[in-house]
Amino acid sequence: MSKNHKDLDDPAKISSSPAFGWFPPHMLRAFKRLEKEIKNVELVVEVRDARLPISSSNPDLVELLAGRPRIILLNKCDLVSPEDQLNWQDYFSRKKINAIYFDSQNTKNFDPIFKTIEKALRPFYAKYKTRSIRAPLPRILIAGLPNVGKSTLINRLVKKKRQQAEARPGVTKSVDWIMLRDKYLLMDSPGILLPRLEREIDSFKLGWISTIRDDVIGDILLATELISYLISEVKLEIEDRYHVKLSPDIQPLEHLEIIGKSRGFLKSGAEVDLSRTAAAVLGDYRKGILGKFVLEKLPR
Ligand SMILES: Nc1nc2c(ncn2[C@@H]2O[C@H](COP(=O)(O)OP(=O)(O)O)[C@@H](O)[C@H]2O)c(=O)[nH]1
Ligand SMILES: [Mg+2]
Repeated sequence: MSKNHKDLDDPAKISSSPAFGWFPPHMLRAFKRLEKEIKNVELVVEVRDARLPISSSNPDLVELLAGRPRIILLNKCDLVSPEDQLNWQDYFSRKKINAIYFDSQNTKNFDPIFKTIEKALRPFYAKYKTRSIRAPLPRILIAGLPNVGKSTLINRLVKKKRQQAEARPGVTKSVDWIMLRDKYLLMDSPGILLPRLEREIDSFKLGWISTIRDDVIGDILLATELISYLISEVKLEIEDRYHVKLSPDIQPLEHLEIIGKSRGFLKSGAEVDLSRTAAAVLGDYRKGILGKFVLEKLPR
């Protein structure tokens, strides 16, 4: 068992560890539940955020799968460039991993998902066919970190507003089965897979994509780190958006002040409202206004 599992068995350790301090008890219970429920399913659809194709997952899931088929659905593909999508698609197919890009908010064509599901379930159907027994409805579990879009995806798939979708991590709490196309049983697992936080930058990136709540890291820190990252990656978009000139040579917090001033986000006494500016910058990034790109490098 890897480190994350051991930590989960020891709540004291979790709450004292900065990386896991944001993990509420209902999520811990839900993780145990996931571990149990995975044993009863024929397929797992692992939803990830296309902006973090590797680190918006938990490597322990593979262990929990115990050989069950898995599809990776790289959701929110509207927030990465088509070029990035091609490169990463190529990476996953080289690794022989079933990965599909999706935009749960807008994509109307669900065929690629259902085709991939059918393909992954072939061994399951074949098992019953050889025994001449009618196969039961395959059970599919949707898993993934908080806020990657599991509920939104399920809502679209079943065309109902059944699941609560919200921009706050860990909103989904109940677990039940949903009939899909009279052919499958779907389960929305609560957002309880833990990200693995090996480096500080990983927690910032997971914060930028809202998998870790803003108040855990702090909105101002999250925004200044984002601005520094954007300056080195896509400087133009952020300068154009806020009509400012930014330089890697000035202090990160100063960037936020410059942007706040330019937006007119001032408190009484002409002091820049940093919190409000941070929220605006994070909001713009999350809408794709500050550039559409993957936040991690393709592994060699
Ligand atoms: N841009 C974009 N946002 C999405 C997409 N799918 C979901 N969202 C948003 O991401 C947030 C979290 O979605 P939710 O379904 O609650 O995530 P869950 O915690 O995994 O169930 C919500 O604000 C959704 O509107 C997508 O494909 N693209
Ligand atoms: Mg949910």
